[in-house]
Amino acid sequence: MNLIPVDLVTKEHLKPEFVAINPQHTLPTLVKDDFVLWESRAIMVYLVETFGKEDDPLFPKDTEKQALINQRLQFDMGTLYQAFIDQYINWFFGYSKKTEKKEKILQEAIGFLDTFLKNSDWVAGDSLTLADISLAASISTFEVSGIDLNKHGNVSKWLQRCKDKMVGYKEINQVGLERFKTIVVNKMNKRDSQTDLVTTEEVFTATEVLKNAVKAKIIGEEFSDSINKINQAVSVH
Ligand SMILES: N[C@@H](CCC(=O)N[C@@H](CS)C(=O)NCC(=O)O)C(=O)O
Repeated sequence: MNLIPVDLVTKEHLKPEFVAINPQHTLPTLVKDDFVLWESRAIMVYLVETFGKEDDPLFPKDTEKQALINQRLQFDMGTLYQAFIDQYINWFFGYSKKTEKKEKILQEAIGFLDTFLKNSDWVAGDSLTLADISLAASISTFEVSGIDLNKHGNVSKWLQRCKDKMVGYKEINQVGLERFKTIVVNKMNKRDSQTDLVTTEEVFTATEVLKNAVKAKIIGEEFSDSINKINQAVSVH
């Protein structure tokens, strides 16, 4: 398998040649001859089912074991990581402010994971599965984003277990985390406080109001220049 880096910062994923492969322009995207697949969890299942061992412990043939892994994978995508997007990713990129309500939802979701780990070392039973790989990618991203995992004891112990035992954790996950930290988290830390954040939506609304006011001659043409300056200055991406 060839891992080909696609740089989100330089918007390589929006280039016509990449959009032609994956119109949703998301990473990761798998290409095997004429077959194209995206959505990381679907890719993982495909890889193990196609290239894994017979009855691979990462995604065993037993339908109940599989169902539990699928439940955890969907919990990761639809509940846990979504709560992180709502509270943190949208804040990092200036789309919306953090709120106590969104923090509570995120903490509750991490708490659910903590419960899944109450009686077992791994998230879907007694051995490491695809669910652990997916959830470790999410939780380690939370960790580098400054979310305190110590109040979720089972989760922090399990994350350490993943770091110690998961093949390729350092080479694959850690490298991506470092890059995420450099690009996003450090940029966000430069913001002194939440009140400094002007969201894209607020900028859009403000500049629309100003543009209309210029058009209606409520304010003078000289404001057009300020509108352009605001648009240029507030680079939230
Ligand atoms: N649920 C998807 C999420 C994919 C996703 O949004 N990836 C981000 C990078 S982490 C991306 O490609 N963003 C660029 C875009 O959506 O245009 C998965 O797990 O593969």
